[in-house]
Amino acid sequence: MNPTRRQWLQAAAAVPLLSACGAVPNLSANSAARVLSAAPARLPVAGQGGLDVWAYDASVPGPVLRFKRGEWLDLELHNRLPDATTIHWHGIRLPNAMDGVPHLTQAPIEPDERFRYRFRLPDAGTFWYHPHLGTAEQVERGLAAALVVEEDRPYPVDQDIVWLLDDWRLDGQGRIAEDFYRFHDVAHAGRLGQKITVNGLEQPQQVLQAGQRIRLRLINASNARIYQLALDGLPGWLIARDGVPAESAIRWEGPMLLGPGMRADMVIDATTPGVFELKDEQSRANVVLARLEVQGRAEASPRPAPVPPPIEGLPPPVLAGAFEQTVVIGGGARSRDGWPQQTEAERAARRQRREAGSREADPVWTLNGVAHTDHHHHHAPLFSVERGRTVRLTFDNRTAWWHPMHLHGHHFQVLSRNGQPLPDKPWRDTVLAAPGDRLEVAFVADNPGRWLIHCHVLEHHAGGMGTVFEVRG
Ligand SMILES: [Cu+2]
Repeated sequence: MNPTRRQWLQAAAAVPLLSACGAVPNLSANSAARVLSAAPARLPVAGQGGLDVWAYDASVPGPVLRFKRGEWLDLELHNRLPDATTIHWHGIRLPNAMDGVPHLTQAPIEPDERFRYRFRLPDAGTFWYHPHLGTAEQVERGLAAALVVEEDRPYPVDQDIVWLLDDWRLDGQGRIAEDFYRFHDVAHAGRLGQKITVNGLEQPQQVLQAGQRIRLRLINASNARIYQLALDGLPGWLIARDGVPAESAIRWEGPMLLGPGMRADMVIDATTPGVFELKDEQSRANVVLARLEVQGRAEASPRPAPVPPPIEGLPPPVLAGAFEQTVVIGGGARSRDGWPQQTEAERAARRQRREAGSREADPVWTLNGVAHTDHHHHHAPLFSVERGRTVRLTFDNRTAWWHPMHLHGHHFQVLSRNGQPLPDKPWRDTVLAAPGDRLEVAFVADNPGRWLIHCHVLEHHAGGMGTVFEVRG
């Protein structure tokens, strides 16, 4: 072995792996990145003794990557999957070339290839990472994990807990059902599974001590499931949405909607000894997702509401003279305006290609009348603006379905819903449009490149609900 290679290996061995509580090593441009593998694995997931999954570092969900704001993420993905992949860093305002959209921002990472992701983390908050190629299949097989960026000053809680929510569709033999991109799923609510997990587990139980205050980072990594989350019996507050802090803490009262791709940071006070259930009230059965077990004998006295971390670095939109664009969401089952029609022969040909392994969905959804089911670089951007311009987008959902609309590379403020201004103008990177909703959002287009706007119901995106916008400069 030549000295250079030996030195490299020694250097690589000396770089500590990022564990859930690890700090990022201070790496120079030449030092080795942390290697993350994506590979098939058999793991105890979703109540199955051994489920055949695709996993980051042989773990479902993948490892929690934890950094401080302003640190660099430096990670080399080693693709050991049988299929090409990429990583999208959901919610991170990063350089375009690191965004992980195949063909648009990078070439697909082929089997046995490596790709180095390296970028600074400008915002504190709860984010996540997942593939953006064959997404509906790869995420469903288990490729998803949390990316936590901590504030400059540690947030004052006793425990910081990540709960990544996912659902699994299993077949009769208890394996992941292989019916990806099924026409019915694509045209309706997306792929819903019959088992819901938190961090890959069915109904895990987290132990707290009475008197503790926790931060609970909820991430919806499901392909399509929208949760309606409730936790009865303990005082809780929402302090951040999609990673961005709220202006002031909002009391968690009644069910809270969390669509695919979305995150909610909650603060919960363990005031009362006992066992408390996180439930999904969307499901008729009030499914218990997880439990908090508060240990101790005595009731703790109530604390004042928490103060969310400061919002730092996000440019406020300037609405006067903003560039305005309407995005009409159309198509899908039960659509009033119809949907892109295919002949029976075209549908049959697509079905055959799918059975032969293609990742194609039927074109049943449109944005401004166009269904984009193939690679986004084939299409002209929906709009193009100079860097620094404020963009005012209106999502006009003319379908009978819910759509979590996600913007890459930027956070936006939600201005209004159906003509009603939202007084707190929440910051988000994914906004949930109910059937018939008209949602107005605004953001400063300050990140150059070509970026995606798409529905985060992964089957809807595959079925045409995605387009590109361009920031020049
Ligand atoms: Cu959708």
